[in-house]
Amino acid sequence: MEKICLITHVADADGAFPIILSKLIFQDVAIFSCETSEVDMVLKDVLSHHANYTKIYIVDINMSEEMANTIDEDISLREKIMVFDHHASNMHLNKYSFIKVVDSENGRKECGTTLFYDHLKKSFCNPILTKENLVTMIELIREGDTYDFTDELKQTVFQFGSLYAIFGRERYIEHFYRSILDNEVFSFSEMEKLLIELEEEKKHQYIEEKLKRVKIAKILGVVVGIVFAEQRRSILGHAMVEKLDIDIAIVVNVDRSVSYRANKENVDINVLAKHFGGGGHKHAGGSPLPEDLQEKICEYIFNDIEWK
Ligand SMILES: [Mn+2]
Repeated sequence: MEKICLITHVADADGAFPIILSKLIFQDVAIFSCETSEVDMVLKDVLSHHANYTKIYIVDINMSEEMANTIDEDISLREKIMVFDHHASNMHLNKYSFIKVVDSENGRKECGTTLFYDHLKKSFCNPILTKENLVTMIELIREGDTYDFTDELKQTVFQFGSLYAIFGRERYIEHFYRSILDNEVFSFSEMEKLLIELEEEKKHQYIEEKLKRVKIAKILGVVVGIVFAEQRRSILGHAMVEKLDIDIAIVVNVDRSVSYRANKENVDINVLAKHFGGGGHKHAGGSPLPEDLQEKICEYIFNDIEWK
């Protein structure tokens, strides 16, 4: 019997949805969810027993040029592997016949899910692929992943997106797989509506609490707001630059890193992020923390401390 292999991005819903699609279309799929840095490793392992698979799909993620070269030299692999990716930084891999990287087409931004979906629709005449419910979900994923919003769906995109975090990846996949089979048209169930409402309330309270704790300061001449937080750092940073009289929002996660957010045309977070060993886009980025930060904090709090 035909067995399919799917390697997809572990990070978000655009990586999870291809799993749902493959479960709807194929009887037997081996699924590997991984980070970008792990693709080569996972693929090497899959290729060591590639005779087991009739097709190997890689979605929303890509391999290294070296790996692509190796595959390109073997005609049986070249015909078995198909990559659907939308990351502009991988555009150079389009020279390989088995890799398709599309950032946008006719002014419409693509994502891993849409590219894989279009391929399935062209290759398999399965009526489930044109079900209105599924078609709407695919568009919600696309807009959420690319920020290429339409006015009608924007709010629903954020609500649908929050269900990924609420359910967690495994439950999300199971839940929406069922939902596609059971419902013709997309709408939130009563349970989904309640979960979304509770999540919005929690988010709102968290942001309000954190905004009260922001310290305003100047770093390298830039007016900043600084706050400590481990969750929802992106939304918090946005709320800070919108509601406070600052140029850059700094959110410190003591366990991980520093994030920077800005929203003014004349402000680039890199003036701080790069200075502190990091970087990013103009309005969003990060920098690492000193490695001994937590020890230093403990020493400051407990001053007479003996490390074991
Ligand atoms: Mn994506």
